[in-house]
Amino acid sequence: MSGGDGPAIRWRIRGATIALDRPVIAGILNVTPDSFSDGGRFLDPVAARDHAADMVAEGADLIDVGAESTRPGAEAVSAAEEWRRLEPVLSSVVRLGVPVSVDTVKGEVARRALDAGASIINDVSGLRGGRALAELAARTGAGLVLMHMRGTPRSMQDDTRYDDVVREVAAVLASARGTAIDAGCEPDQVAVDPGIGFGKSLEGNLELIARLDELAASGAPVWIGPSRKSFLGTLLEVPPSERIEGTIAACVLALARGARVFRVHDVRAVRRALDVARAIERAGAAADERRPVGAREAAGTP
Ligand code: HH2
Repeated sequence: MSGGDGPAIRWRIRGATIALDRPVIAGILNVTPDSFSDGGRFLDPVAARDHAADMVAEGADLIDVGAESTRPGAEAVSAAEEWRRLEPVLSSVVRLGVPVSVDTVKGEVARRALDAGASIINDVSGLRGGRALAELAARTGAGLVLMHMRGTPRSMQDDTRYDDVVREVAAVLASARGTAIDAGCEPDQVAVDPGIGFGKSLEGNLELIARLDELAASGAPVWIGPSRKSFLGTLLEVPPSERIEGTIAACVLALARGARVFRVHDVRAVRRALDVARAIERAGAAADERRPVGAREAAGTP
């Protein structure tokens, strides 16, 4: 979908098409020593596989595996170190039978992950490192997620001022998506993500969720990752382990504004919340359909 006529209805990934009529949950698997909420817990390949299996049992539709933390201030790791962490985990996660996305900005790591069975590239740099990841997605058919980030994880919170955060993020993502399509990707292969917490203030994060419909209007599948992030901690004054309710609130409102893929740690809770929210949306849409056309127009719905 690239038509600019509202939220996308499907997302093409390597070897499959994901229907977006039901919220899609991407369970987070961080194979890192230093991620902000679960660093060090899943470095052991067996613990990692078991956690991924638990997330699938709890309702994850795909697993997003990352081996380089992007928390504010995090140090970059080499491609060799990233692959050393990913390799023992990827094939066993692939065997769980759900699509696997690899959260990396490095072409070499993405290529190896796709060879090992991954079917999505999650690029938090939004192609700022060049077109290589888009060319790889075009060549392999892998789904591509382009996320907005200002600067690098080390520098991204240095300047979080924007004239209009939503317009700027949407423009940057539209340009990156155009680059991917120029590189040979199909429009319905390329998802976008506003990058909650990546170079944004508290107000910026909240406004991006509040006005997410402006991003979804592009017709690109919209990913969002508010899970346990610090804007929730700032609002509620609670540590990452106590941000489930805040995560759910952000996901439900993002769904209502057109987000379709939700990258989360707490799969069971978010799955249940989003399934209920979606059922309510459907009931509302069905009621609108039943109303005579004149009444719909009077109520302001076409
Ligand atoms: N957030 C994080 C990492 N990858 N990818 C996308 N598409 N969207 C996000 O919002 C996003 C992402 C950061 O969260 P996490 O993986 O939990 O922590 P860390 O970067 O410290 O490993």
